[in-house]
Amino acid sequence: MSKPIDNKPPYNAPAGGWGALKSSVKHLIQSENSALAVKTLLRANQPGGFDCPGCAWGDSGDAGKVDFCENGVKAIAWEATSKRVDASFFKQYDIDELKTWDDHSLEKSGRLTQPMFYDGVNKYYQAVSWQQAFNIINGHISALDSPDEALFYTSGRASNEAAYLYQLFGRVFGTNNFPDCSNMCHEASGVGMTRSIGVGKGTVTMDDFSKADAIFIFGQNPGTNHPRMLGTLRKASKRGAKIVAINTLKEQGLKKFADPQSPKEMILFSSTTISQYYFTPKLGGDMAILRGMAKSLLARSETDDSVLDMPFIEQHCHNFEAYKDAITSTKWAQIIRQSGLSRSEIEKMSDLYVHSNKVIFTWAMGITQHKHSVAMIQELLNVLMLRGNIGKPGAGACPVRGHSNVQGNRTVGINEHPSQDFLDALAQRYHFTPPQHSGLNTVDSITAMLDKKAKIFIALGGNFAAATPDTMQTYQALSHCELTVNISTKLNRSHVMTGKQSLILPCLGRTEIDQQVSGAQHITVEDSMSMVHRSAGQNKPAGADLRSEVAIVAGIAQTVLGNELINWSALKDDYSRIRDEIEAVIPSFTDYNQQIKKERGFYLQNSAAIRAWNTSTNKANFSAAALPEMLVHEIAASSPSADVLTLQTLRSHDQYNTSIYGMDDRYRGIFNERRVVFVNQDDMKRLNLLAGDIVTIHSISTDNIKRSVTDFKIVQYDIPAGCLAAYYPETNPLVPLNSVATDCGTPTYKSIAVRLVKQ
Ligand SMILES: Nc1nc2c(c(=O)[nH]1)N[C@H]1C(S)=C(S)[C@@H](COP(=O)(O)OP(=O)(O)OC[C@H]3O[C@@H](n4cnc5c(=O)[nH]c(N)nc54)[C@H](O)[C@@H]3O)O[C@H]1N2
Ligand SMILES: Nc1nc2c(c(=O)[nH]1)N[C@H]1C(S)=C(S)[C@@H](COP(=O)(O)OP(=O)(O)OC[C@H]3O[C@@H](n4cnc5c(=O)[nH]c(N)nc54)[C@H](O)[C@@H]3O)O[C@H]1N2
Ligand SMILES: [Mo]
Repeated sequence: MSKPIDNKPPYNAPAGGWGALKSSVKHLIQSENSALAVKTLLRANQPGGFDCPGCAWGDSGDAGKVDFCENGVKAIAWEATSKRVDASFFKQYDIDELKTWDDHSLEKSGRLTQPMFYDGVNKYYQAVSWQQAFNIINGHISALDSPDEALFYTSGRASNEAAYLYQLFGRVFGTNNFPDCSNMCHEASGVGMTRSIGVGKGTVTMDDFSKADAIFIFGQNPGTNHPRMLGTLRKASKRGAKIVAINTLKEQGLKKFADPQSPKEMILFSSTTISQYYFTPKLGGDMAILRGMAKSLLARSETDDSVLDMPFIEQHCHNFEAYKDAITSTKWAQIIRQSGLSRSEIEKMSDLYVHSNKVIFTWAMGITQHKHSVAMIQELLNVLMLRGNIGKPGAGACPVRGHSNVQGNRTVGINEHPSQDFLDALAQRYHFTPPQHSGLNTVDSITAMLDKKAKIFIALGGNFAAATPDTMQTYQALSHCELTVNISTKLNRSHVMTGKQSLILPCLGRTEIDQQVSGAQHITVEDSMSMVHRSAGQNKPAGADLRSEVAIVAGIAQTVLGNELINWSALKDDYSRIRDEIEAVIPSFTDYNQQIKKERGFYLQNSAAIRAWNTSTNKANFSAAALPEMLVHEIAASSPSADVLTLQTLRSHDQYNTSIYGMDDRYRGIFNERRVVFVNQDDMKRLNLLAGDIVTIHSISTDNIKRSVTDFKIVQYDIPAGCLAAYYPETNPLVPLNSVATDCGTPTYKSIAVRLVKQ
């Protein structure tokens, strides 16, 4: 039976503006601690304050201006809640009951305040002391046959200090098993960029955004996920830079934006147009667009010498001839079919590109979570390189990072494939032999747990059980572990989908005072523009028994390894000593403790930004990959019943990854629900579906495992034919474990082959 349509018409007001202010106030009030939350907000991203845990966008650096956004408000209010999940909470609810709660209800229960232990016999978590908790971990770790049976997961919020200590502990213990959220996020950017230009991170700074003639935004929804970026884009747009959006959906934040910090725009209900140019490809079609742009550029260069930057290509690049051949052999018919754009749209993009001297390409998950993401990122770089748009002011590549310190975590050694230089530096500094073989990434860790080859899972933050693909397999994998340990601020799925035993170790949040014997500590983080700066919380901790992430990692390390080789407790007592260690081991942290005294921190040198190419050829490498033979949407279109569709899983406006703040997605017109699937009008007609119909989504895979999710409501939406969108993590059960990006292992969260079946 079809149900009436009850989603509201799409949001027409600009992103930001009064809607954002209204929503911010709502979330502050819901935190039940609004005075504290407001006080906290004023310190966000300010010198002497703390780094907003919301996202990794760089600080504006505008003196005297508040620097936070609606979704930063939600993140901060979420941490400043007055509710507590303490021993009495766990006496009330046993683990079986908690398993039945949804993600929103689990997290909204409040802040974790005491170490808790689930012994696998009693259904209730029991309070334990910190030392008891460390002894339990030590007991399990000592029983392992090999250090590689332990997994050390990291989410991207951990500070440089905590992450450095954590990887040091894991490596002295004897493993490189450091799966992290980056494996599911920007891994493809790291791999592709390193191959092409010898550095795995963005080459631009905030200053480049103020100089660019054009900014192309691929597969990214800044209005929701990086709202402070809209302020940067607004400024660029106002001074006449062209903003070009390439997105499967017409995201409100990319169209127009009213800056809550501009009194004029607020009072006059006016706004700034962000993207004058908007292109909506099919899922996974961006590599084809870029190849089309390259083809157009090559054709134009025959009559116009200024189209290609030949001096740059000749002096700095390798493999240009092979790339030219690859361009020539790619046919327009394939480009058009695969991208879902017309030839004239691609020519228009090429016009915009060649008529701008300084161009930045930014991108996020719409690019990194496909099967061919690494090749796609290399194609982004190819097109930038054709016009010398790397390593010149106002131009470059900007993978916009997710978690606020995910980039810093990688810089200080969270990596299952550490470089030999890094391992050698550790060996030299600490006089031990670090494990030389690679460790496991996130997906391989799940397989290892399923195969009982990994037995202990420890997580420094995050929500592994909910964020990973193939939810049912992941639950099973975790249940095989002898022990799962989560260092967390809030209750989540990973605390209830446990190993045979489980520990919850509650930690301080970013906004809280971190007192150690040498005094209040600050920590450091790195943003998407390679700026490292300090962050110090000012709030009273949510509980007297909470420990910092650094103290927890040091406590585990000291219990397992003792203080002989490395004096963990001395490092914990004064974090400046950890920074001295980082400085001694990792190049470019010279005078670390001095440098972070600067108001806005310091910049980590980026070799590609100065046109030094840290690649095997010592040049910037053109990649000559062919387009994928067929994308999911092309296979689907040619299937006999044509009922296969491509699903992307994405974020609503009211969530931070697996933390669900609320049930609305204001800009997309969705209120009070999350189990919705966006469908194109023609597909609905063809498949005989009506708005409001309730469907089961089945995914199609090569491993014969049946995967489905039920009770999703059809929402008619402006989305290319053959493409669907639905929220994560509700749809994670659909993502086959073996469906990962070539050469980097990221789950294909943005291109899942599915069928819709009416319930
Ligand atoms: N408030 C808030 N902020 C966040 C987060 C959060 O959950 N909430 N998460 C943080 C994290 S960890 C990350 S990684 C970032 C994520 O930031 P985003 O990458 O913006 O996150 P998604 O919601 O996954 O959005 C993907 C966007 O890409 C588009 N897209 C999908 N597939 C394609 C494609 O094939 N081609 C093109 N051109 N477009 C496509 C989608 O329509 C959508 O607009 O945000 C960070 N910031
Ligand atoms: N289907 C689908 N799946 C995806 C994605 C997608 O687009 N689609 N995106 C992927 C991406 S880009 C990412 S980055 C991953 C995210 O994966 P994770 O980083 O593992 O997940 P989060 O939801 O960010 O983790 C939330 C939990 O972190 C804890 N936490 C919050 N703040 C702190 C803190 O300061 N310290 C500590 N120790 N803990 C804290 C809280 O307990 C909270 O419940 O998900 C991936 N999964
Ligand atoms: Mo992410």
